[in-house]
Amino acid sequence: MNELQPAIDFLTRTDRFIITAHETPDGDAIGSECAMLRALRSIGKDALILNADPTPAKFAYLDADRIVGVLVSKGQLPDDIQERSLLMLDTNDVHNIGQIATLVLPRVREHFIIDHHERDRDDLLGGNFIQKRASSTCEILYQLLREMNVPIDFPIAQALYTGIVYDTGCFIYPKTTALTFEIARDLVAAGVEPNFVYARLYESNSISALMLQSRVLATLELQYSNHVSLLTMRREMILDSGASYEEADQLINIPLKSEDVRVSVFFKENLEGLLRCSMRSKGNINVAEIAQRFEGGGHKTAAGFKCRESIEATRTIILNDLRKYFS
Ligand SMILES: [Mn+2]
Repeated sequence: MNELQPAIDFLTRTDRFIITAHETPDGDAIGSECAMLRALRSIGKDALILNADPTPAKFAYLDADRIVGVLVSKGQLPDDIQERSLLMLDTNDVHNIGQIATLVLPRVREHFIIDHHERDRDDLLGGNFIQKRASSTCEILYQLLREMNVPIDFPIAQALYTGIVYDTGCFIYPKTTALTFEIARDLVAAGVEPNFVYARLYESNSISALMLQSRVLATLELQYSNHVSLLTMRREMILDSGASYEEADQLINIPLKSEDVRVSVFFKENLEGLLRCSMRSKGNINVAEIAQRFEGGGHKTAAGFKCRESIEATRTIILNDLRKYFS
């Protein structure tokens, strides 16, 4: 049996969809949603996108037709919600889809997950297709669309390419394979301009984002002979710089540019005062394991969680967990 069959069966037997992805959507979340919506509509299905959070401005080029909806209140739910199925993309955790979990999930007829993240819980209800080796959800979607003979037009190609570029850090992260490049090659052949996508994703920051970066980098702390870096973003830094919370999402990668730094830990407080911790690592250090003990998740080299305790308390536990790698 084709490995993709459970996902193909779900997409084939379902006629009406609500598509969603994780909170604070990234390039792979928005890219996979936009590609899937267009693909489903092109084969005569009824589909709409509802997210927990707004689309960051840098991905606006994928949503020129305003197809990505943000769910603010119950009043926005479609009348036929009970006949719709929820398709969750780029996350396998119902705790990571915000108000979609309380407003949409209990009302739909079924839900299905297509994702590439590590799975740490067995509380998945409904069907799912989780391919952990995939570089991105968009890489999985490309294969699905090909298998289903759905034509990949320019907007679909650009959305898929964006997700792949975003989640592979421009084709350099560990899950980047020959298949990733083959898919990227096909998408470029379909009209995608790599330099345009690069410029949108990596050369379109605001000056406020630059100011925020300088403040966050000023909090740099190095531990374990410079192998572990810790950064902190406080709510005031966002307010003072005039930047948005999402504009900090790449800062975690900066310490890893130093050869000595093997783990980058980033504490991020949002405007509501909620604290998240993101972690990235190089080599063999498994940060997903650490995130899971805080009820978070992710990949071996990129993971995160919502902090329930103070930065100080959380920091102590993380550093203790990392000790085994550096002693
Ligand atoms: Mn992803």
